[in-house]
Amino acid sequence: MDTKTTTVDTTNSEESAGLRNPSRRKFLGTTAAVGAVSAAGAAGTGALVRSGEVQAADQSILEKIHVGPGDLDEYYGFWSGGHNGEVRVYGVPSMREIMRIPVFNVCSATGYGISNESKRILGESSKFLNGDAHHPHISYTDGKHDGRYLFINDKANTRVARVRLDIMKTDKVTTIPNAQAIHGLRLQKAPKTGYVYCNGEMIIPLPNDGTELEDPKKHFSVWSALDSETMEVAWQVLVDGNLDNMDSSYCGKYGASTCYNSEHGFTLEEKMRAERDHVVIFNIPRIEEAVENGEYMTFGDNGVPVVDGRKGSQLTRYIPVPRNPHGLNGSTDGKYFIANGKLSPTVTMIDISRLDDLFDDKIEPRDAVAGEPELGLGPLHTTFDGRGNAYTTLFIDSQVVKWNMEDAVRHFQGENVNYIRQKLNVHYQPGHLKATLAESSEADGKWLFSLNKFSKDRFLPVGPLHPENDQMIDISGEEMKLVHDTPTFAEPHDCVVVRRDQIQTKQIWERDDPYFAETVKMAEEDGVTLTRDNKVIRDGNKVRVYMTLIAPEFGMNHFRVKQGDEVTVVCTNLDMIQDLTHGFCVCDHGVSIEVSPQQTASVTFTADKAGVYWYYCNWFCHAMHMEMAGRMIVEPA
Ligand code: K7E
Ligand code: CUA
Ligand code: CA
Repeated sequence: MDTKTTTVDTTNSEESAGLRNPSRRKFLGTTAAVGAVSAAGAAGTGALVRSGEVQAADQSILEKIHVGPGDLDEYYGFWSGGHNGEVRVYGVPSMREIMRIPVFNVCSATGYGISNESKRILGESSKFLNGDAHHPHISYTDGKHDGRYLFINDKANTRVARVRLDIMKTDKVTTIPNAQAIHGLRLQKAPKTGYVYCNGEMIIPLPNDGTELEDPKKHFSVWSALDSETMEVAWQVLVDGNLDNMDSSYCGKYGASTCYNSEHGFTLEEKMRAERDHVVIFNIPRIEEAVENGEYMTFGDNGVPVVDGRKGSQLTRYIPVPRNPHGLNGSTDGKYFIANGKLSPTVTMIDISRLDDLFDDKIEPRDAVAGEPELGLGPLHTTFDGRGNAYTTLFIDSQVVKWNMEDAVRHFQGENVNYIRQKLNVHYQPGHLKATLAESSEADGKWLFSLNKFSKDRFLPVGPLHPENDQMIDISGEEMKLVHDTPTFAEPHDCVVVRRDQIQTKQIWERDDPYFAETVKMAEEDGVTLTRDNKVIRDGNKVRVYMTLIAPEFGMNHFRVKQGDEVTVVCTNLDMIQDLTHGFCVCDHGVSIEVSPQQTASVTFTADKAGVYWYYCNWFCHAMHMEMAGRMIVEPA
């Protein structure tokens, strides 16, 4: 490894950071020691523009982020909710939280995870109450966001979900076979998002059925491609080591993923043993051809074609990079895959235009590297401003570093040039960062968000559990300027920010929406017209209650069932007025669903107690909202 070793003067950086809490910096210094094992080094190339902590005095910046009452934001920001399992929608630049979209979690307000419609979407996995959502990405046409769908991974329960952006609801969830812990996720960018690509992170024996339990050499991970429309797994690629983060090229031909465990290790020590790990490059046309030709295997009974992309395969190439890399980001000019060093102070720039030659064996894997700039301690993720600059988070240094890509390439070729533009302190320990539109070819270099893992002393104290701190930075000028702190609940890993004109939503439901089509079909089979009828239908001990809702009344002020009945209540909101959502909640039965204008929603539960149980509307809808209630009368068995 040709990384220079220099001494880091922490005293100096502490001073210039202007930290309110110096012990914080010292605490971080000790965690930094892990990284320092292999990566003692700081970017020493040239003078840095350092910004102090207090910048809020700049009135002109504050005006830029002020969105007045009733005014609309310029961008939609979609934030992952980490192990909270949801997606959150922000207005940018105001950072007002506009909506939450439950994805892998259960939502008490909307009834996601409780209603029959959402349980159908979650399928088998509706038994899980948790998820771990990291990487939200919005579908593309020709490298630009088309606003149809958002896709996101679930690391906890190995799933991928799709959110329909016209209604901002999760509409498909797929559990990925032959994998454990779906982590990196990206989409096909051109000509259109056909595939959703995702990484299996944990290495497992295949099939993972108990026949193999101990041999690390028989543990693998797979890279999966899903069909974005059906959300079925089209094929998988077996690889050596694990997979961490990934991206896909704007030309549509290549995928790339970091691997921090090329060692196939089970313990921390084993995973750090090799001097170098790798980036796996996937040749998508070659993979499709292999699948087409039947050159694949299957594991267990899931039938998913798995092609062999382990070392030596013609479907993949393994590019050595300094050990234990993390983020993998494609530059918005389509030129580079950038692997972020984590334990190394460098990022590795892989030249996408050299990958054809690499696959044709005209060059060696390391010949595809166009630059390896040294940026500072703990580089995790990189984003772009569309003007040739990249921005990388330094987890250990608690900084965002702005650097110039072409200067980094020239430096790699031996020129004496300074590629670092600025280092900005952030508070504290950033993971991902994302600039506006920087997951598309339209990166506009206006705002950047640093998603910091620790907030420490930045907000009013709220007990031992602290919020994260997502900091907003103005990158429109030469110098990065910190403008806003947003506390976030556990735990955004990543976000995607798009122009508001790129998202078109419906204000009320259409009656033929597929979201509740199965429930409509059930009503038809029962001879019920949902937009008119209020009816109870008994079928053995199964009772279906069809009810209309119109402010401020339920179509039935009571219904009768027998103790032990399985009750399905189907609610249809007949109001046509925007924003007039009703709810259906039954006291003491754990039942609550959202019923928005023109929506049909249903829920099934057991009436296990005799007596009178009130149901009520739980979205405030009318002056007589409190009176919008009725009785479920449960006759003793
Ligand atoms: Cu760095 Cu899951 Cu994208 Cu978190 S990963 S930070
Ligand atoms: Cu209907 Cu409140
Ligand atoms: Ca390793």
